[in-house]
Amino acid sequence: MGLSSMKGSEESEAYDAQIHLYKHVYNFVSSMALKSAMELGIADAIHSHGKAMTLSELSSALKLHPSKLGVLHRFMRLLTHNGFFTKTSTQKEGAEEEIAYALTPPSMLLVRSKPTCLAPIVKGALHASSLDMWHSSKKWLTEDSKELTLYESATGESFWDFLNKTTESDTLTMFQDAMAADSAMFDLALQECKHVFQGLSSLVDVGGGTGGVARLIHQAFPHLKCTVLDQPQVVANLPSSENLNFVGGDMFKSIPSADAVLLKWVLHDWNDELSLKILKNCKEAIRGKGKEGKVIIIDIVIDETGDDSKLTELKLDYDLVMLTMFNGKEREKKEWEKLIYHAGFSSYKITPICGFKSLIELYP
Ligand code: SAH
Ligand code: HMK
Repeated sequence: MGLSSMKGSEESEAYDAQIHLYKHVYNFVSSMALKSAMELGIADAIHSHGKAMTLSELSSALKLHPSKLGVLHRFMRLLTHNGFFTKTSTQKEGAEEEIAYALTPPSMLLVRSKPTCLAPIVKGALHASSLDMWHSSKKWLTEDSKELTLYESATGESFWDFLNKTTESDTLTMFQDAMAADSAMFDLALQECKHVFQGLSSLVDVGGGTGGVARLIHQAFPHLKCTVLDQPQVVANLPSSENLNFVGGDMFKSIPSADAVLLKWVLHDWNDELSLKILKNCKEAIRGKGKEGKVIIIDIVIDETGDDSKLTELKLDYDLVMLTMFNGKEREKKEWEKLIYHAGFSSYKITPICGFKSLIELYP
């Protein structure tokens, strides 16, 4: 049947399908406009202005070329539609009414002077090094390379090797800044889940990066002895202090002993086989504490029936990011359970935190 012979509801179905497809084709424009807003510092400008800004105030604060006023207007129109700004109208004495742009909760997260700033995530996740590989996905899916990630197939090296090359130290810093930025959100979550850390006398944050999370835990529990284990080149220049110690090492080889082990945003970087290895080493690390020891995982749990569709989309997006960059994965409850029991733990408890992550406690 040709399109011309469709009637009524069939037509509107085809129109909806068309809109659906176009919408997904151009999803990247919204991502990139957000990146532009982050790079320009639009949220910072409005925040330091202290109140809503008109287009011309914004344009001069951002030092845009005067000829770009109309361009800025169109970027702001999309970003406002997407919930990053709101429009209010200002009336200056004797002047005509003018539209002014104010911050919203999502754009508050782009303000660099705030501890909860997520600008480094926008910068890192939308950097060319994370996007270019997607042009090679067909080659990757049709070639015989079971262990190669899309990133490796496209560039010839693993993402970890790319980050650790000295000439690419900018990207390593970018990655670490992104991880540290995400960790600041954890401060809010820590208020909700203080009980998880209560009563512990030592904790190792495995793959703890530059120590953002460990520092927050240390502040909340000054008597808790915190150790951050990460790759030697990551912790090399970080000063250890009384109860906050940095150790360079390899979580696949061994993990220092403690009452508890924390794994935040670590297991999603690895496939089941390697995650199992990490979990077994964690179990070994808490052995001295007997049944009282625990492993605390902070990661995504996919729950397509329980979560709303937008949240599931974010989690499934993350799954493909982990797959293509690291051969990692986001897991459903069933997959977590299998991994946890397989590693020899006897029970576990999942608590949703931080909006899209969960805290999973494992007991030996
Ligand atoms: N837990 C931190 C960082 C997560 S990113 C946070 O949530 O902010 C994953 C971390 O694992 C990186 O810092 C990376 O350097 C570290 N990592 C990768 N391979 C490792 C290994 N073999 N041993 C220890 N850490 C490793
Ligand atoms: C992909 O890698 C990870 C992220 C995102 C990502 C790995 C994680 C947690 C988050 O954040 O999209 O365990 C960044 C990403 C940050 C980056 C990056 C890629 O900086 C450079 O490349």
